[in-house]
Amino acid sequence: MDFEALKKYSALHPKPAGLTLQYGTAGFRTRAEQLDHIMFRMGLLAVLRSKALVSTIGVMVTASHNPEEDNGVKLVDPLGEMLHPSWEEYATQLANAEEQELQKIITEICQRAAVDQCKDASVFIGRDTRPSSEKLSQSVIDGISVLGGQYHDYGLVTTPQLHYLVCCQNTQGQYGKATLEGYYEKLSKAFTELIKQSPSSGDSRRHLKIDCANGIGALKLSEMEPYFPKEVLIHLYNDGTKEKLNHFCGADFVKVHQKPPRGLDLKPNERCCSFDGDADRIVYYYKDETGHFHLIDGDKIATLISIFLKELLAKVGQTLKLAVVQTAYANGSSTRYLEETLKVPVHCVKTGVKHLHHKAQEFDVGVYFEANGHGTTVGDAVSDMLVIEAILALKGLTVQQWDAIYTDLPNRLLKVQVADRRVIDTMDAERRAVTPPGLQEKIDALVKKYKLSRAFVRPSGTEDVVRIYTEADTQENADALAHEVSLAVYHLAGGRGAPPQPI
Ligand code: G16
Repeated sequence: MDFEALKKYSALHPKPAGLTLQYGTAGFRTRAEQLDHIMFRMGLLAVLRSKALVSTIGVMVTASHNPEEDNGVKLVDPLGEMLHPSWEEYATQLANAEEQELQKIITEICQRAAVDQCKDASVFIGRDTRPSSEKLSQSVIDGISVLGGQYHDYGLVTTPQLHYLVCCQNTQGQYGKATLEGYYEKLSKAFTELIKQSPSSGDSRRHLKIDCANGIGALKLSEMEPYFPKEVLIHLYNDGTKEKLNHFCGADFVKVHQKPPRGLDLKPNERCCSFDGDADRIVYYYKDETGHFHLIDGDKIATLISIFLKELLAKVGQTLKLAVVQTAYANGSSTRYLEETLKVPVHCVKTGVKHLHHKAQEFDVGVYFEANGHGTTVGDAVSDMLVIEAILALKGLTVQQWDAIYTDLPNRLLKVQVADRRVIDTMDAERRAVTPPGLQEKIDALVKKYKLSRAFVRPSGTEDVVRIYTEADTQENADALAHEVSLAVYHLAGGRGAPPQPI
């Protein structure tokens, strides 16, 4: 390795003094102006990982659901999975090393992870539509180049497209062609085959309104449109030409606020969905005739897919083991329906699609979704949308009938700012807080005041906040419980700014 070049180039991507960043739920994520050195160093790490596995590695520049001003980086492993957790520690070490320590840290990683420095390295790069993404992806390229790695810059792609491209490359095309055209062809071919069998095929066109969060999803869906079968007509909203990314729109906004996005004209009983900023999440929704908004989140998507797969397995007489993986955010009604009515085992793991993915691999057929709409392979809003549309068509279900499978328990998601969110440590798949002292006891006491209630708190791994989730028999009670729990967090975990106000 040319450590002189490393010294020269790392000085061009200096680490801001005193800045320490942790590898979070899906990589590093913070304000874009703090990330130049992180991108350079993740370029270095991608080269080391590529040499260690003798495979192509992906680097995606995106902050997904976060505000447009943020940015971040997700690393993609050879089969299109998220970076293996055993390398997260190396990522954090590299990210936080002082410049003069970089050589030492790289040498240590090479020793500990048995990196053969003589091997070639290959990295695929992609980025979302944030104004800061292009420059940051150049910093990734600098990091790759300085360690002598080869790269292919795919430019603007969705995160799942980069995962797909990496997987195709490492399976020598067995998974598909490592081009965007290959991705569009593979997905539309599978969809066309499926929808052909639907009873309504040919009679009517399926209309779907899509809120693209003012992000990359709009660009890529437009590119894909010519490949769609004639049965489906998509209408794109929030395409990024007028408004800011994720601003009052997108899957996270719709899920958290339980209301339609700005910029989408929602007519009664129309089936609509929202993507997030890098198109790896999707949620559906509609408005009924009385104007009431109905959210169909990741839990209901997982339920629809499980019903379909279970019926399919029964039809072919297979006894394969089917299971659903969820997180603590899963609505209690969904878990109850899956376990008690559908009789499918459910497993709860920590937040982060990487955790769900690994659990799901333990079963013959593993369905996994986070309530926020992040699911399947590594989350792909486009393929999830197509599978949902196909299942609805095959089963002849309307969006209202899908929604009526079970009724969500009223719930509330809140965020609280604290001085250091790491003071909260959790256990039991994040359902109980171990620290700070007294917090869990307080939450337990609050939960007892309400019927059908549940609450938990956990530090976010993508935003500088503590997240609070509550459920109860009524929306008023879920909101009141959420407010009381947020006050407990504020007082016991070092709340910042003014105390939380009632909802
Ligand atoms: C990322 C992860 C998801 C996770 C979400 C929120 O999503 O990939 O698995 O649910 O962050 O995580 P947290 O609650 O720790 O902030 P995305 O779509 O933002 O990349």
